[in-house]
Amino acid sequence: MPSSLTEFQDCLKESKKIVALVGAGLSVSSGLPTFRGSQGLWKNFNMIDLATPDAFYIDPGLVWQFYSWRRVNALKAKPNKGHYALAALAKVKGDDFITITQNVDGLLIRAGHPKRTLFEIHGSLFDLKCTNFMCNYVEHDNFKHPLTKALSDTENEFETGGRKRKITDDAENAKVSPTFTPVKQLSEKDLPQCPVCKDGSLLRPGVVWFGEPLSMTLMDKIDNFIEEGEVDLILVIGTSGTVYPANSFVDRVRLKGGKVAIFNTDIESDILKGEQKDTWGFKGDASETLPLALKPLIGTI
Ligand code: BV8
Repeated sequence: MPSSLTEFQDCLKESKKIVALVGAGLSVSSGLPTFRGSQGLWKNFNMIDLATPDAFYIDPGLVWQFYSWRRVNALKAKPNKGHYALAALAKVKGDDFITITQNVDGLLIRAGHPKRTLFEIHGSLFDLKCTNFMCNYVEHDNFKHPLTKALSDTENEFETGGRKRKITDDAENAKVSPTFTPVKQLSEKDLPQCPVCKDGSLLRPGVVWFGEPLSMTLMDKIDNFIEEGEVDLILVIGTSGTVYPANSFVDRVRLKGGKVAIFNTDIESDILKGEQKDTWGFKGDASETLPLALKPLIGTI
């Protein structure tokens, strides 16, 4: 076993308080795309450009088709061994462990992660909330598909042709970006409506978009966990560390003397060579590397 793994596992067994920071990479082997890199596209749109309030204001039908596609994909996906490994660690460690996930796919809950120590800081695909400022209607755990008749087939057209992107295969056309017919134009009456508001306000996905603040309640709980006593170790799993404030937790744990273990398919060479102080890097698919690394505490997944 590589010395770094043995070293890490000794630290894991001695650690009292542990944090896991999770990103889209953990769900890749469940078949869900990451935000950056080649899979971060939906019908030629950059996923980041669709996860904003402006995108929803400009074309709520487009954004709802994107989220309808992601809901269906997440419902079809199954938790992988990486999700189960984290859920198992949470059960072993109890209140001395928290998982901060940027993912909205709900796979950690389906893997049995206790909700009490799971912080879905970017919300969930399965929460809906009213867009009317005066209305505070929020719905949790809505796994219904389709949410409206108009949204019933949008996710299929991407897979079954119809509006499938014509990925050009001959060299000279490859220069142009793949072409596709625009997605269906949906009007607001075709989209999910608030059941409480009289004037039929639109419902939106219960996720945190770029430019929106995160829940203060969640952030306070995370701050308390990190600030009260020493966090000995943070597991950084399948995240590019691009998004703030999620990416700030790694340095906060490091500044308090905690060690860092990175589980990613893409890790800087100096970390892999063990040249970064108190930092381990385990290169590979997190659904494989994580269960192996956590084995001394969780057994075999
Ligand atoms: C806020 C929900 C303030 C929606 C998401 C300029 C500089 C710095 C920051 C900013 C800036 N301009 C603006 C900001 C702030 C902004 C931000 O960080 N922007 C980024 C793009 C620079 N942040 C915000 O806006 C946040 N809010 O700051 O509010 C405020 C305060 C008061 C009042 C008003 C405002 C809100 C951010 C939340 C955005 N919502 N998701 C949805 O999901 O649809 S973030 C989105 O990105 C997803 O949650 C995703 O999970 C997340 C983070 O990305 P990753 O998870 O890391 O995924 P990524 O694709 O990047 O990387 C995948 C990784 O996995 C890679 O490293 C890859 O190598 C690895 N991998 C791949 N396969 C595997 C693997 N690893 C292991 N195994 C594998 N098999």
